[in-house]
Amino acid sequence: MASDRIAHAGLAAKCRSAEEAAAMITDGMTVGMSGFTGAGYPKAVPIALAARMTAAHDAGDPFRVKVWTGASTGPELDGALAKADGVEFRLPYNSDPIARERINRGEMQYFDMHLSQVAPMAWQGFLGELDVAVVEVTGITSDGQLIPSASVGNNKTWLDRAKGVILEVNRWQNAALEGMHDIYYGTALPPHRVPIPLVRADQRIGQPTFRCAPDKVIAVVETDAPDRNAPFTPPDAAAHAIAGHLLDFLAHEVHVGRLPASLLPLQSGVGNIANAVLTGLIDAPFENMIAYTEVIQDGMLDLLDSGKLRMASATAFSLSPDAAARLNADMGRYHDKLILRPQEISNHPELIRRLGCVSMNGLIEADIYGNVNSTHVMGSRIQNGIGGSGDFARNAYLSIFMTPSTAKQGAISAIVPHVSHTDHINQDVQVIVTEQGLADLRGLAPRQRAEAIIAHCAHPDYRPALRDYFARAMAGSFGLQSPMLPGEALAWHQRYMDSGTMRS
Ligand code: 0RQ
Repeated sequence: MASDRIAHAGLAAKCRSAEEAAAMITDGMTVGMSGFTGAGYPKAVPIALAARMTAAHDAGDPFRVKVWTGASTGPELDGALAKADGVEFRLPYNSDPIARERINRGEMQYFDMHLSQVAPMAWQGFLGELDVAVVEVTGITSDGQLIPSASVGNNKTWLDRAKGVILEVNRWQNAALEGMHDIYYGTALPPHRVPIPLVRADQRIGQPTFRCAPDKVIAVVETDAPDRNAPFTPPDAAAHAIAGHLLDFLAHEVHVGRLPASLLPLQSGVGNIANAVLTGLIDAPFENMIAYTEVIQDGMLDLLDSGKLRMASATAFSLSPDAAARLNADMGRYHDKLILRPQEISNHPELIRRLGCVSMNGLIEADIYGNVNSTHVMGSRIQNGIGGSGDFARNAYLSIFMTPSTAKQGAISAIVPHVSHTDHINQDVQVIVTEQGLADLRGLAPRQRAEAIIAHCAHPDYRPALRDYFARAMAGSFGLQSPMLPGEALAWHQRYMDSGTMRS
């Protein structure tokens, strides 16, 4: 008998085992899965599918599928399918280590996209057909509406576009999530697009549930399985120093009248540095703050608890097990302070520009002119993906990137003569912060940017070599707008690959 989470009789009658549902997914299909960070992804069907893939592989008849998601997911999805070598193509963001290895070995095609563009491109038909959606929900109402789970991501679009829908109804998700979501159904394709009527981060413009025609649902699977996000490691000295520089800068911006005392809607990336900044905001002199961001991580919850943050709008939770337990134990208290939206809305360029977000993201490396690489180690090895960093960086009121000044115990400088891959061009990068200091690049021309970045952001061990390169580029460059020695620009990366260090 179906559980009380499935109040629609017709859909309750479609309950199947995960294995039966997975059998409906066949070779070469494109599958749109729910999931955004370790929240709200299906946990039973992908595992059953991976088991079938492994068995088929062992029987000499391997098969693979194309997988679309919201962003990264959990080990039961990306990890299991990658381990089974069952993914021929993946979009739009991945942080699973097994999938990462396969991508970097050339065994899986990976289309790393701006997260705001996935749903529109799916609608525009640019990505091809979607055969099946596998979407985790918290419950199904008596009239067949779907109560979303701990992430919204691209689920609305998958449910709309897929030929068949498999629902996982996860009892582990708190029933009190109902009402927290805001699903906007007003998007359209050009030439019929109209402005999205959101003018405040705390505004609701949609409905709390997904629509899905019940006859499109081909199976319903019941689960009781936790979301999985890795716990954060406590911020180290570099993270504290970066947070300190950044908070001083924000205070200065308030002081000179370029930011209001409550700041502007905050967007914060994930990771330990972002978390340290959010924690630092608890003791900073800003009140009544608001967040318009992509994910709600531990630091955001702490900030809400402190009373300094009024509310947060995002597309997903990205909470450590401890923080998830805290939220679940007291969901009612957070209910009116959190809104989860589709990622095309949480990351929408129109809305980020209108609201004037203060965007704070991590980077892998930046060059002396402030071009930023967020994705590729040594120019070719993908780490995660661009995620929402491009959506926010280009459109934010203030676009800030932060990183320790070195990686791999000092063997790599995060400030290099030339980035080995470009995700954010210097025009989209206004502030760079490392534990060494902060470079405010607003209004600076390239040679001025180089002086500021080398002086304030580079590690002292690498500063002389950067100054030497810049001086020689000034003397020998083809042009002096952005001085460069092409034969030498990536020599630091080559040295690291040859000798294990960028130090000469
Ligand atoms: O590798 O785990 O093997 O040691 O990169 O680096 O220092 O742990 O930092 O977790 O904040 O990640 C840019 C990857 C930073 C992240 C990036 C190695 C380093 C380590 C991770 P190991 P850290 P973080 C909205 C915003 C794109 C998406 C985004 C990211 C690993 O911030 O994915 O911004 N951003 N989304 O050792 C070689 C360098 C390196 C380096 C770091 N210069 N060279 N390796 N590493 N710098 C939120 C979402 O979209 C969800």
